Amino acid sequence: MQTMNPGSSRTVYRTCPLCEACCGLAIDVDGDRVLQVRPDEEDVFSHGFVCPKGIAVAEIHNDPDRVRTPLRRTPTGDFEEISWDDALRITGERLSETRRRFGRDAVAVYYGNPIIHNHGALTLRKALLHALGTHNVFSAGSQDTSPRFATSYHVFGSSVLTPVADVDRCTYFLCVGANPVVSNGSAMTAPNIRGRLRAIQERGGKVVVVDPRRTETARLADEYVAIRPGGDAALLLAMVRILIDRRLVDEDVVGRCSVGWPKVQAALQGLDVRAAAAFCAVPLATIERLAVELVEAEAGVAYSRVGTCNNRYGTLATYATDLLNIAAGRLGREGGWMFPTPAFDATLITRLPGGDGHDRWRSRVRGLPETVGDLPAACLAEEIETAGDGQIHALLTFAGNPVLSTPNGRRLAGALDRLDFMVSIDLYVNETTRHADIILPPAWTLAEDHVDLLMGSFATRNFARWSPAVVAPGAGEKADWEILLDIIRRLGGGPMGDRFLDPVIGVFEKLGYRWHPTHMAALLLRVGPHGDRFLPWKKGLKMKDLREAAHGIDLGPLKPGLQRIQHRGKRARLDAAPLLAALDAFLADLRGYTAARDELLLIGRRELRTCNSWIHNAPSMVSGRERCLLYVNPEDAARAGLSDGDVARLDSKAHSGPVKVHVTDEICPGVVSLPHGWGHAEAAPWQSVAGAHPGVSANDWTDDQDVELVVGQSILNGVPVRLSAAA
Ligand SMILES: Nc1nc2c(c(=O)[nH]1)N[C@H]1C(S)=C(S)[C@@H](COP(=O)(O)OP(=O)(O)OC[C@H]3O[C@@H](n4cnc5c(=O)[nH]c(N)nc54)[C@H](O)[C@@H]3O)O[C@H]1N2
Ligand SMILES: Nc1nc2c(c(=O)[nH]1)N[C@H]1C(S)=C(S)[C@@H](COP(=O)(O)OP(=O)(O)OC[C@H]3O[C@@H](n4cnc5c(=O)[nH]c(N)nc54)[C@H](O)[C@@H]3O)O[C@H]1N2
Ligand code: SF4
Ligand SMILES: [Mo]
Repeated sequence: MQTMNPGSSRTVYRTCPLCEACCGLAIDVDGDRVLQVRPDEEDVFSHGFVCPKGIAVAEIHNDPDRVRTPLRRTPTGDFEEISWDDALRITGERLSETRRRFGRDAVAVYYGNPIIHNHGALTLRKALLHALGTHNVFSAGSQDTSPRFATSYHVFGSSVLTPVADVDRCTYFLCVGANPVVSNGSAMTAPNIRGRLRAIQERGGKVVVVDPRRTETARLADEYVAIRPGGDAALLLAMVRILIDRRLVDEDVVGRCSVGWPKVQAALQGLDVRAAAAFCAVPLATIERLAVELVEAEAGVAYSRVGTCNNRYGTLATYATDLLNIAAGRLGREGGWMFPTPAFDATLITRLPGGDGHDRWRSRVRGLPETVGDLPAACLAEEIETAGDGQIHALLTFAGNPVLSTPNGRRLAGALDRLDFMVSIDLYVNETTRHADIILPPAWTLAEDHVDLLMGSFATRNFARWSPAVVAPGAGEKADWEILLDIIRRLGGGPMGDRFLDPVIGVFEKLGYRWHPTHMAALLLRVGPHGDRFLPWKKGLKMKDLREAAHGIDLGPLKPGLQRIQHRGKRARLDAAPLLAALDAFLADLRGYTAARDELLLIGRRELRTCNSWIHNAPSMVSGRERCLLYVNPEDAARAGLSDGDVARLDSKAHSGPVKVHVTDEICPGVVSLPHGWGHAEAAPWQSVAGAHPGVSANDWTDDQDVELVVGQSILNGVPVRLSAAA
């Protein structure tokens, strides 16, 4: 794209890249200056909804603290600017050298959350991993969606085939362990969730929220149910058992949409619903009523997310969510648990490069399984620290901040300093990238075109959008994909990560062709569910159509049916061995469970003006009252001798440290809540605004050594802690 003339004011319409809601933004630009961001009132999907973060995209784009040129760490721990040529040369040499000396697994990769909105990095993922040949790949998934991915892989035949709650047509919405009014939804792409929940109520429906904290979503709901952290599997399985006992499961419907139900039914005979109720601290009468309400509603659906995934029974609770919807007859039904028909088929995007799967290999030290090709991040530090064959000696991080986002971040920070070489592709020097030898800064999203390849697969209404670049890249700036492709080539690879296709691309390149991720997106669109599949007689969506539709293309409401299921016979498989084993293990735990006295469990929290750990350097995101506070119930505060505003001492197995307390009855007794993504003191030299609002990192207290059974998910909710007045 050419540099725009100053004085050429215009508005560019674009998808917000900051969260899964995918709102349409209207960005006012003068020349190459981003002036302001507004909601796109005409957007076919978000209809003028945006949150404060979307507006802050301009601030992030213009942030003077962002890294604009490659940096090299000096012996004093500071950074100096170096040329792109030098930075990429050093990166290529050091990664190749590590691979040569110590073998392929010696170079690890950590992918952070923003990759999901980055079609350049997504389409090059296979190429990078193929060029490196490593099994040591880590991501935010084990703090987020891995339980969902593994469950979907087993039950629906693709890691990324996840039913979504048809919020726009349901009449009963059971929301477990999610706070979509603040998070704007996860595995549920639906801008303006507040409006959509109100609409359920306006059409006579009911919204129920199950959470250890009376959240912003709970306040809007018709009913709030408090739950003990980690209790979701118990609650949801008990609901299924109650439906079975009361003969409210239509066996014909279940039989038509799934296989394996008899095994589930048999296993659930071992569940004592009273014990389950005691375990999750929800009265049995409430559980019974919720189960009956869900099944008797005209269009009921149960939805669960991060709160249920990041705990000891995360995968089981996710599986139980599917079981409950299936038992209630809601799979693939209007207003129920439905499969989107996305423009870009995420199942294909995941399967073709060999991404789909669970437990195909395990981590070296602790033997934790991969999920969708990623190992649990909880074992990254030990894989760096433990000597032997396959030890990690070099690390590439892409768009991630694992020191703040993964359990026992302090241990990981120490481990990073033991690496022979670390390179980070990131916008900022932050708590993680400050350990890197080389930082390679991308031009960021507004200087690139953008296609969301994944989110359509989680959308509550089918849609497609292409976003043009808003400004030209600054002099010498490179896109993420250009940086990645340069590294891949230095490692001897090509953009396709394929030893037959890459030489073909090479021939075309000699003739003047330039590989671009949007060409891949265009291809994926044509072979996707709305594409022409290159059949001359078939009409279908092409990139040209997307380019011409500035406000997006509406592809209609979710279609009933099970045709998206990837298993043969288009039926869900309910009897996968790892899931039934998790159920058995839970039943054994339940039999041995006795309530602990004075239990205090730490959970997380998201707030409106956060995006995990990384937008706290935008002044509008940190203005106003202090937010990195530990929410404590008045009973627990009194027991510890604490008042609102006090600095307390919080102890866990991993860490002891001070934290400021907010006393509130919105949190259950026995539970304390601290938001993650804070703890910026170490980044203060490079992020002036975030550094002035440091807070503490919740993941200092979480434990890397205690993980969930099926996928090795980090236990970030339900961490045992003690609270006392600071000495
Ligand atoms: N403003 C803002 N929005 C965001 C983000 C952000 O950082 N800030 N991050 C984005 C990302 S990456 C994601 S994945 C999504 C996540 O979006 P959500 O899945 O909605 O996640 P949270 O908002 O963390 O809500 C999780 C809820 O679970 C509750 N909880 C904790 N433990 C338990 C438990 O054991 N059982 C139950 N039932 N509930 C529990 C918490 O109190 C919390 O209210 O949000 C996205 N949107
Ligand atoms: N205790 C606790 N911990 C949690 C959670 C929780 O609920 N509780 N939630 C977890 C969840 S759901 C998630 S998703 C993770 C997130 O954890 P991570 O993905 O590890 O970290 P983020 O905070 O999202 O940091 C993103 C990084 O990417 C950079 N970045 C942003 N955009 C781009 C881009 O376009 N290109 C490049 N190259 N870099 C970019 C930012 O500068 C930042 O450094 O946190 C997890 N950690
Ligand atoms: S809700 Fe998410 S996608 Fe929408 S404006 Fe806010 S951050 Fe962007
Ligand atoms: Mo996430």
